[in-house]
Amino acid sequence: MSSDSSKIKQIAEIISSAETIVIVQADNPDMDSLASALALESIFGQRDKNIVLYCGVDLPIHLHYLAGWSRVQRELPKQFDASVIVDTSSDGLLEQLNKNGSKAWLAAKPSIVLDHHSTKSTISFASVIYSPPAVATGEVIYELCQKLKWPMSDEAKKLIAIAILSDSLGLMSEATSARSIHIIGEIVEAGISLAELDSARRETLKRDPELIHYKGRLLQRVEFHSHNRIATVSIPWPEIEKYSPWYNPSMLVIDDMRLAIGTDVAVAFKLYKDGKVTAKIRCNFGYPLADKLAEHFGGGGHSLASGFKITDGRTYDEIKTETIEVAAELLDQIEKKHESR
Ligand SMILES: [Mn+2]
Repeated sequence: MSSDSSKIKQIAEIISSAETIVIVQADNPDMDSLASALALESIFGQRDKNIVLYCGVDLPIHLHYLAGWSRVQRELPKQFDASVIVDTSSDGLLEQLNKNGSKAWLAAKPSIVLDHHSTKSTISFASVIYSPPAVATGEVIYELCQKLKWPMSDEAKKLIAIAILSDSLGLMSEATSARSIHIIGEIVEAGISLAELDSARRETLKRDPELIHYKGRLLQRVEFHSHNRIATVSIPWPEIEKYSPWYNPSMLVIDDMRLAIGTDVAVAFKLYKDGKVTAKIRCNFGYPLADKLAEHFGGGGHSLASGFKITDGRTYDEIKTETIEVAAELLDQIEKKHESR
């Protein structure tokens, strides 16, 4: 495995010899991935590169407040010299590229992965996988610019701040380091107003009135298992189809599900038309089992936030039962550790 400094050198070389660079977001775009992609567009643009922004799925509407979202296209360009994949190390999250056969195009050119997820990368075609511990891909990009002395515009700094503040839940998440906070400090020192950014962020919390009612219905369907330690909810296809363009239904309720007394793990299942089942997992602080639970099903992520996807035809009931069993076992292990302290 190459050291960080040799990876950074490799990244600099790939970027400097490329004229057209495609920046790829995975099939689960979020504020960090979009803000990171747009920051790179600005940073590379200053270095006279042609930038194409790609994401295999439509960006959810709550991301549209970032000016620039509309430049993200669903097709890879015919010609480019290198790619940068942001905010994922999971090949499974680049499924759309597989579907239209264009993953080979990426693999044929130098490809850089910039990420911050601890899960081991499964993107086998990448030339460089740079995924140091950080709260957001935005943080990784900021540090990279410092190390390579790449200048950043005010716009890029704003986008980096948005990425960090989003993934760190306002600098309150477990993965937030002193360095994450310092970076925000440096960006403020450079004249960026957090109040201005925050008022834009708050806009993203606004929901269509119909979604407020739907959220209520979802919350009524939440089930508690294993002495209330585990909360689950399922979202059937018609609801996915109807509400996803506005907001990811899982994200409407998954944080509220963990507010019940005694509940430390929340799992939101989505049941697709073709039989695919996906699960989004969130754990409370002190119960870091999300990665292990997801890995049991071939998924991945962080210790407090992860997900998995099942496409082998197992029924939702089987998957749910197994999820609850494995989560309960992992909780038992953690509780034993807590007791022995
Ligand atoms: Mn991220």
